[in-house]
Amino acid sequence: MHAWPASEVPALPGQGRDLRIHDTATGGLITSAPGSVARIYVCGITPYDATHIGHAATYNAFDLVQRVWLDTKRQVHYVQNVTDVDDPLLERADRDGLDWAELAERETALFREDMTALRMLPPRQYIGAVEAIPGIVPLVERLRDLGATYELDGDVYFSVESDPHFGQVSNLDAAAMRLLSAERGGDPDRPGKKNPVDPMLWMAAREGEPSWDGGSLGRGRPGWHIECVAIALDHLGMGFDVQGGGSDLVFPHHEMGASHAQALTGEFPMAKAYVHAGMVALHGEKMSKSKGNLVFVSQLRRDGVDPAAIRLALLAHHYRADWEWTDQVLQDAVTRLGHWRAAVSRPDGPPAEALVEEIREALANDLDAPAALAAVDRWTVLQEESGGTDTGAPGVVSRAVDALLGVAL
Ligand code: 5CA
Ligand code: ZN
Repeated sequence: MHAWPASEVPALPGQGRDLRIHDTATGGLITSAPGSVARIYVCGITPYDATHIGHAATYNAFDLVQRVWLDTKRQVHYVQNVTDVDDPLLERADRDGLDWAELAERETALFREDMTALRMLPPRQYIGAVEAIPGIVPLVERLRDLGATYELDGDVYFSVESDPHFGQVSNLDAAAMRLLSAERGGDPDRPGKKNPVDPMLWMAAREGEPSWDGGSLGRGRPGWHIECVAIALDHLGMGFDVQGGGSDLVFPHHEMGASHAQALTGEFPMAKAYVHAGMVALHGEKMSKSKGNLVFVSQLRRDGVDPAAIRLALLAHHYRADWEWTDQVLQDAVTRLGHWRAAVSRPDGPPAEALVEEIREALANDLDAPAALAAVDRWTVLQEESGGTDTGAPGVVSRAVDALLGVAL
């Protein structure tokens, strides 16, 4: 699949800082991406509805990760998937009388437009589950040959016992895992399973559902977790720097993905850091396609909201926090954007070097975007109150806000 166009990232004066980021697996901060090429996999959308603010907030977090790395002159290898065949997509297509493939294509196209408008850096590889199937089948066959799978009525399951490190991403107990498995696409109550949370690797073809040639596995379609593993291993290999997504992916998705990859390769860990963004809520509940309490990026854009204001609204919250979208959140962002634009359009201002360092320091400290915004606010207030004579400063601020925060002023 093609991704979306990249917006330019201006180079900044001075030295970027190494990113310290929270790793779910160890529960602490780690200094990420020791090498000159940083490798990141971020789970993509299931395209049965438009991009909502919750999605945008999660992609914003991983966009910041990359901007901090780029500021240190590292190259970034970014891979993202599109879950363009899965139960929720097929159910929605069925409900609305649509062709599932057309629905996926339409919503993926809209996602690209939203990401472009929000100035999110595009992945180098943007891969659909369907196009990944030829790479998934041999991985499932290999897992089977390693004795890590079993079959129930033609469906191939992964046995979590086959990875000695299973459980080390989420650190949850068996009861919690079972609950989350039932909520998030698993089938813990299916009779015959070795462990209730064992996930499906390959689902045998069902009447009326799309299916593909699975070689020795028979016709069917891939499970959700192996999809991301196949794409990540194909393009990034083991031991990549960041596996990213929202906190609702910690279990089962990222736990199972890590175990698939570790069982396949015998190497540990799949990713050096598992990084998770908090959940955005609307009217007191997690924004989710299944509940329908959504604010769409595309709708806000149609309503005339500047994408830069949407981005500032996201940045006003720490990526790990759970937070609530309200009209006030957007209004505050619109106001802030107005102040910032007025400030950088003045011919001069207070020196900007210290501000650039403050933004860098805030983001390097586990992506503290709210602290970065506060630093820019202080510079604009100082300029309003006491002016300043540095003619280069507004340009430096504008470039720093663009390069590090993805906001075009
Ligand atoms: N296709 C899978 C990942 S392989 C999937 O979870 N798709 S999704 O469309 O449901 O979600 C896409 C990304 O948005 C995931 O990282 C998910 O964790 C994140 N996300 C979904 N809802 C919210 C929300 N309310 N707040 C923050 N992030 C969210
Ligand atoms: Zn994924």
